[in-house]
Amino acid sequence: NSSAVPPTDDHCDLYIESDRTGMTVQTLKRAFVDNLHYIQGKDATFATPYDYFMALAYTVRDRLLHRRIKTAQTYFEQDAKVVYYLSAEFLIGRLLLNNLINVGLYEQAKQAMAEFGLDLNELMEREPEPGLGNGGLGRLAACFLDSLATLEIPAVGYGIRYEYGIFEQVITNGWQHEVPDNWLRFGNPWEIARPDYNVEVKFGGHTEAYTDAQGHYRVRWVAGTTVLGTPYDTPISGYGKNTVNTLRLWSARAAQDFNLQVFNAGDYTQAVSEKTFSENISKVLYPNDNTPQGKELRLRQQYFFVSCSLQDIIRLYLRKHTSFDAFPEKVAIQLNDTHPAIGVAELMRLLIDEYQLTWEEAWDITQRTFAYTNHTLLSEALERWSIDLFGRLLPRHLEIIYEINYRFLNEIRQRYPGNTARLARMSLIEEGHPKQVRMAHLACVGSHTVNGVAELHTELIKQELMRDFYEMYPDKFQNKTNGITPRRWLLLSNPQLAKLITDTLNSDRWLYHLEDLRGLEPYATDPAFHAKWQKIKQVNKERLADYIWRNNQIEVDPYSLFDIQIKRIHEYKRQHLAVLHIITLYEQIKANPNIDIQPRTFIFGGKAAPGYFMAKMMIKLINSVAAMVNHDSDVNGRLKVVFLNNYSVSLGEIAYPAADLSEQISTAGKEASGTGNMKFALNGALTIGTLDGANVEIRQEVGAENFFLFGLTAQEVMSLKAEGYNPRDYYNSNPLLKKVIDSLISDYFCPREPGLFEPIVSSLLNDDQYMLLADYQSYIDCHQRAAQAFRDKDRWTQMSILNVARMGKFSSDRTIAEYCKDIWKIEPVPVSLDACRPAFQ
Ligand code: B1N
Repeated sequence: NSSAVPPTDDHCDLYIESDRTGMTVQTLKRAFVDNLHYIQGKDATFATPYDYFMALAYTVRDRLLHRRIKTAQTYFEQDAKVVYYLSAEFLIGRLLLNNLINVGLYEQAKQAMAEFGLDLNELMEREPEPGLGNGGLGRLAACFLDSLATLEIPAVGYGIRYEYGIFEQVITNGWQHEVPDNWLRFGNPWEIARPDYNVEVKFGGHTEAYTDAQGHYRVRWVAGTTVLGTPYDTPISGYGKNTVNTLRLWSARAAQDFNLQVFNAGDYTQAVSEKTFSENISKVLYPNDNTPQGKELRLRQQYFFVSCSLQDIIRLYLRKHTSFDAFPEKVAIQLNDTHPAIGVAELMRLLIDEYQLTWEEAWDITQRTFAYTNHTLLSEALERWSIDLFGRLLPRHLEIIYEINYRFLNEIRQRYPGNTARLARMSLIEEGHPKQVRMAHLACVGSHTVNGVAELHTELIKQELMRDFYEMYPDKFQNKTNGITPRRWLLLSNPQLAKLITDTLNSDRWLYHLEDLRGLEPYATDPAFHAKWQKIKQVNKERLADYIWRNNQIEVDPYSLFDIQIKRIHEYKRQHLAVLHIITLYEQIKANPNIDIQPRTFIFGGKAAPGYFMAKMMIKLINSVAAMVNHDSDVNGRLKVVFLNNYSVSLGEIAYPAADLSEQISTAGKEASGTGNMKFALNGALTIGTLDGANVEIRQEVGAENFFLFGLTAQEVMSLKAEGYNPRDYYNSNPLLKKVIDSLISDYFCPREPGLFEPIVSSLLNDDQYMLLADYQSYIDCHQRAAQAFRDKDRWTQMSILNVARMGKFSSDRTIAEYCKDIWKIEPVPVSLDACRPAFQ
């Protein structure tokens, strides 16, 4: 095709122009002006700060794309193994600063903007935050993308391009209200649509058996409707590396703009409504954390993005291969929880129905390709889909799941003859009313590896949640303790502390090898170092105090102990236990206004799922107690309570560096890992926590003497529950606790709304599923010790330094390196920018 040949003999002349790849202040300035004019269509006369943000973002994007193209070329040429991370959520946070830092452009960009009289910080504030996740699970996926690129691992993140991310939380009269998050309203400079890679996804209809030309029995799925998936790619840069990977998010489009048949029949609105129905699939993120919503649209979302992704993966694989024999050697697919678990049945369908493999061949490939990460032990959080809904939406997949189950149950019968109870427990189908598909069982059976996200969590998977599976396949189960990226959660969010660390260690190697932080240990008792350390914490606290003043109009004392709990609001996370503590302190002051008490600021932040009544009550409770405590003259400013509305990644970037004390107080055995706990400790906060999730390992690393431990262990929680737990025993035998609960019963904190907190009180006294009352006294005593320790500045600073110095294990680089070695069997593929490669050849 001669028209594809560029009109020049010297193809190297088509090399990319330097204004789009150059790294100097001068080229950045030229590119910035160019983008402002020819992409935003503005000049300085009319440009807004948002236009400036866009112009700079495009300037950075050009440099990312240059690296992205080289990265893709390198992977393709080497036919490299690729890991595909399938996740319904990616909570990536703002990208401008992250990308500037990762490609090494921060200083130049700051100067370039300054030379135009612009403030880079102000531009960065204009970037809308992509809230495409609920909490820890989505943020973990984002930290993993950062580490994968930094470790030079060929990787793609696959998910959904939600038009509306997690709702914006507004607090009125102490209650949460939800406002839609129309984050794409002004456009998204980072993403590139790739309609040329559109794929079709089928729904509904029925299946038909037929015999093919070779006389083989086959099944055909005759769909009811078809939807198009359009991929949108966001470049993911690695820190200090040329690697730029891709986050590929799928957007749903109607297969035809209008159904012509219906249209011609004159039913215009019917035709339009079908289009709207298809496009609803990627409309909105379900705002539930740790409790699934069994809605049809949610299952549609899951199948939609999984089918798009698997078709895309196969297309990419077949560019270099003519059979599926090498598929598991070239492709690793990670299921981030059960949300993409339908992928097991979908890969089977594609291999058998579309590519004519036998069941045995397809099953072997499937099992060698998938691995599954479990993120929760809460039984209400385990996904199950009714057979009825499943069969209506995905009739072919239900048949495949029945066949997988038939073969699986036979295997169990052979291993454990006559054990029908075990068959019922392990079956992929739960024989209840209604009958349901157990997605965790499907994910486990279809994967070569199942992992938990912290040591304790993995043990509980093996001994409790999936005990039968562990007995049958002990080698399938592994632990991969979560981690966080030190680039966003220290370098980007706490630049002063990062600089002190680099100056002290005389190296920035710690940014790739976080264990290097150990080199700070000798400074834990150095008075000069203490002074610098304290100064930085103080500045960070003042920054948060300023934010609180601007957003909440509450004046907080930046020298008080900043005690912070930011995370989703959930009963198992026990924000209301922290409230019981605050009320306890408040009552101490009321009883003795002259008491010598450590001044404290209690800061909360987090969203409640819109349909989670108790979580919304907990937010109201925090705000009601805040209103009383903050304005009581007896308290005289010694206690302040703040609820930060609309907690997000960006707000976390301000809060973590400002914390003295990190609250990690879930009922033992309930929090799979937690990752906020790591962000706090990495920024020099001490932890008050239970032996739950990753707290156990954090305490192990930093040393018991540098961690404030309280509460029952997971074993004790289970034993107490088995014995018969009666919360009223604690209420009746502990006068302090009784007084606190009675203050809620008496409507002291809600004088104008009598009975308001009755649901919380009755849940605590009658059931107390999360055992707040059992842990109450231990928690109060522990806080007393923490406050005492805080008063000894040197001791506290020493503990803070040792916490940071010993956080090396919790880098997501370590986590990802373990996944690569133990699960994905994948090696780094470095990318070079030097190799001269013409634009066409
Ligand atoms: O995943 C995080 C862990 O650190 C947390 O402990 C854990 O609670 C969190 C359904 C979830 N588990 N399950 C979810 C999210 C959304 C949804 O629709 C479940 N999130 C977690 C990372 O491992």
